[in-house]
Amino acid sequence: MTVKLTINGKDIEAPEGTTVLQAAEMAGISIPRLCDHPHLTPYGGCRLCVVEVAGAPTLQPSCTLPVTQGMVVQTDTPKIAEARKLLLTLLFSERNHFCMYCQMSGGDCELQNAAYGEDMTHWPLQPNWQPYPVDASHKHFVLDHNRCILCRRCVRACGELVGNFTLGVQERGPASILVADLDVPLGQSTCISCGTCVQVCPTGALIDRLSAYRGRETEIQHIKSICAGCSLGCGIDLVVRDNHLLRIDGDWDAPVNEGVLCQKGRFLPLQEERERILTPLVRKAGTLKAATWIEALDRVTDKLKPLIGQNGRGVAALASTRLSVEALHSFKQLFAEKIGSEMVTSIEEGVTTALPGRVAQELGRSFEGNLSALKTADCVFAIGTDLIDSHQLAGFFIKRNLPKGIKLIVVDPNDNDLHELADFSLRPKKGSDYDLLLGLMAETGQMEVKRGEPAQPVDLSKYRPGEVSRTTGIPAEMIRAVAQLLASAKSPAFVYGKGVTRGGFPIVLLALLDLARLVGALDAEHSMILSVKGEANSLAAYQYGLDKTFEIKDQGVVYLALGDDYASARLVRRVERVPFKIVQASYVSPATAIADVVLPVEMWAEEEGHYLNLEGRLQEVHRGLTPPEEVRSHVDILEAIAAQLDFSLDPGWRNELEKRVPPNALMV
Ligand SMILES: Nc1nc2c(c(=O)[nH]1)N[C@H]1C(S)=C(S)[C@@H](COP(=O)(O)OP(=O)(O)OC[C@H]3O[C@@H](n4cnc5c(=O)[nH]c(N)nc54)[C@H](O)[C@@H]3O)O[C@H]1N2
Ligand SMILES: Nc1nc2c(c(=O)[nH]1)N[C@H]1C(S)=C(S)[C@@H](COP(=O)(O)OP(=O)(O)OC[C@H]3O[C@@H](n4cnc5c(=O)[nH]c(N)nc54)[C@H](O)[C@@H]3O)O[C@H]1N2
Ligand code: SF4
Ligand code: SF4
Ligand code: SF4
Ligand code: FES
Ligand SMILES: [Mo]
Repeated sequence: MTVKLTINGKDIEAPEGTTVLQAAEMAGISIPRLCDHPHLTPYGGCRLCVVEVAGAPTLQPSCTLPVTQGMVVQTDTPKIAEARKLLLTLLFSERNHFCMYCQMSGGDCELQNAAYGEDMTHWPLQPNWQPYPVDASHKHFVLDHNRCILCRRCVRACGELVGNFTLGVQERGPASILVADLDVPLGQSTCISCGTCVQVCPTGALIDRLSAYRGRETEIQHIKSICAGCSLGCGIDLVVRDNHLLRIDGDWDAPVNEGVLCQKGRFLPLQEERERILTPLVRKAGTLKAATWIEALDRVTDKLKPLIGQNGRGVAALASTRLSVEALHSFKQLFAEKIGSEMVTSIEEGVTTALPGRVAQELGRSFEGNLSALKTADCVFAIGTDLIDSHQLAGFFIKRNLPKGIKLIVVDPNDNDLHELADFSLRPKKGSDYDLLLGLMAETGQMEVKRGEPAQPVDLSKYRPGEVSRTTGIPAEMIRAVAQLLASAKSPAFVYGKGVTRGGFPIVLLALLDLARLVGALDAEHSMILSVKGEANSLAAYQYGLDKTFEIKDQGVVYLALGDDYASARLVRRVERVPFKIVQASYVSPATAIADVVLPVEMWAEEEGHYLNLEGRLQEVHRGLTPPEEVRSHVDILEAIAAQLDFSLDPGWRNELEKRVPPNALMV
C-alpha cells in the first residue's frame, strides 16, 4: 500500500510504514537528525528532526512518525528553526562541548554540523561545568562522557547489529550516563571490540585511538574495498591520508555486512608489527642479500626451467587463500598447467572447501544458500563451527536475533563459545555426529510436520533416540526436543564449518543435507544451508583446484606465494628440507628466513582484484595504499616468471571459476 502525503507542498508517495523522515529523504528533502541512524531502529530521543504536521498541536519527531494518508507536513518553518536552536543550545550546554579540543571538530561531528546548519555561532546558555569521566580502558577506543549526547546510537548498534548488548544507559534525566554492562570500565566489559559503536557515534564521545587527531574528513580519502580477514568478505571503507591507513570503517552499502565489522576486520590490520620486505632478496654465500628484480627473477627461472614437464615432480607450489582471484588463477596456470607440477595447492589444503565441493560435483549442482539464511532463520543449527571466534559477522547475524526469539542449536564436542548462547547445546562424543544426525532424522521423520524426503536410503529404525543416546552421549530427551524444534521451525537454517569438513568424509555432510531436506531447509528451489570457509579466497582456490593436501616428496624446489599471510611453524617444518625455496611475501617471517629467493609483494590494502566469498559472491577489491617502489603485485611477478620461461598466462580467470561445480551458486 502506498500512502500519499505532501511535504513542503510537494506531493509524495511512500510505502506504508515509512517514517516521515524517510519519506522526506526519498523526495530529496533533508531533515536534520542526531539520534536517528538509517541502520538502527528509530528512537525519537533527540527531537532535532521535528516537523509541523497540519492538525497536530505540537511539533512531531519525524524519525518515529509514520506517514498517513493525506498528511500535510512542513519541515522548515520559523517555529521549527526555533525549536531546533533551543534543542541544540540545551545539548551544547549540558556537557563539555568545547569543540576546538575535539577530534571531530571541523566537519566530522554531526552535533557541530547541525549547529552550523542552523547558523549558530554560539549558544546563549552558560554551560554546565560538571566534569564527566573519560573511560580510556579500552585497547582500541576512548569514551569521553563529556561529549556524549545520550543519543543511544551506540547502545542500539551494540544490541541490534552486533547482538552483544554491552552498552546501556543508567539513571534518568540529567543524571543519565552511558555504561558498559553493570557499569564497569569498557576494557573490562563484555565488549568484543568490534567498534560498531564508534562508527555510529555522531560526536567525539567515542573515538578510536589510532585515527584520532590524524586527519579530518576534509583531509582524508575514502576507498571502498573488501576485508581480507575471513571468507565472509565484509565491505570496508579504507580511511587513508598521505598513503597511511588511518582507520577502517564498515561500508554501510555493502551487501554482506551492511556497515558492521568485527575486531579482526576493523582494528587488527592497523596493528601490523611485522617487518616489511622492500627489495628482492637472494641468498649468497649462505646469507640473504638485497638484489635487483632482474637478478632475483633470473635465479628463480634458472631453477624452474629444467623442471618443466618433469613428470610434474620437480616443484611444489603453495599459495595463500588471501591472494586475489586473479593471482590464484595466474598461480595455478603457471605451476599446474605450464610447468606441469602435480603438487600445486593452497595453504588451506581444501580443508574448508573440498568436501562441500566434492558433494556439489556428485550432486551435479550447488546446494548451498547464502548468508541471508542466517539473517532470516527462526532456528539455526550450527555444527562444527565456532562463529564467536571465527567469521564473527555470521555470529552477529545469529546473536542479534536471539532476543527476538530465534532458537539456536549448537553441535560441537569441544568448548565453543556458541554453546553458551544456545537453546540446545549438544556435545556428542567425538566421531558420533553421523549417529546424532540420523537420530534427529529418525525423530523428525516421525513427526507430522516433516516437509521433504531424504536423498539417501538409510534404515532409520536403528537410530531411535535410545540407541543414539548411547553412541553419542546425548540424552534421548534432548534428541527428541531438538528434532521437535527443527520440525516445527518455519525457516530453519543450517551452518557448518571445519568440524564437519575437516574429516573429509562425505557421510556426515550427506546426513546433514538429508536432515535439512526433511525439515524443509533444502530442496531444488531453495537452500538454507551454508558452510563457512577459511580465508578471503578459499572458495576461489577450490574452484581452481588448489585443494590438495600439501605433500613434499622429492621436489627440488618449493614456491610459496604467501603474500601477507602468516607462515606457521608447521609450514616451515614441511618445506625446510627442500633444496631450493622461493617465497613471495610481504613481510619477514620464519619462511622468508629459510628462503633462497624472496620476492617482495603487495599486502592486502595495496592489491587490486577480486575475492569470492563463502556464499559465492564475487567482490572487487580496490587499492587503498600505493605499494613501496620495489614491491610488485602477485600477478606481475607470476607473469614475469612465466614470460622468462616463454609462457604467456591467460587472463580468463572469470570463466574458469565455473569449471568445477561449486558448492554455492556463484554470483559472478
Ligand atoms: N576472526 C577470525 N575469523 C577466521 C579466522 C581467524 O583466525 N579469525 N580463520 C579463518 C580460517 S583460516 C578458517 S579455516 C575458518 C575456520 O572457521 P570454522 O570452520 O568455524 O572453524 P573453527 O573455528 O576451527 O571451528 C570448528 C569447530 O568444530 C569443532 N569440531 C571439531 N571436530 C568436530 C567434530 O568431529 N564434530 C563437530 N560437530 N564439531 C567438531 C571444533 O571444536 C571447533 O569449535 O575461520 C576463518 N575465520
Ligand atoms: N591436518 C590439517 N591440515 C590443515 C587444516 C586442518 O584443520 N587440519 N586446516 C587447513 C586450514 S583451513 C588452514 S587455514 C591451514 C592453516 O595452516 P597454517 O597457516 O600452516 O596454520 P595456522 O595454525 O593457521 O598458522 C597461522 C600462523 O600464523 C600465526 N598468526 C596468526 N595470526 C597472527 C597474528 O595476528 N600475529 C602473529 N604474530 N601471528 C599470527 C599463528 O601463530 C600461526 O603460527 O591449514 C590447513 N591444513
Ligand atoms: S565495540 Fe562492539 S561489542 Fe564493544 S561496545 Fe562497541 S558495539 Fe558493543
Ligand atoms: S557515546 Fe556517542 S553514540 Fe553513544 S549515546 Fe553518547 S553520543 Fe550517542
Ligand atoms: S567477519 Fe571476516 S570479513 Fe567481516 S570484518 Fe570480520 S574478518 Fe573481515
Ligand atoms: S533524529 Fe528524530 S528524534 Fe532524534
Ligand atoms: Mo583455515
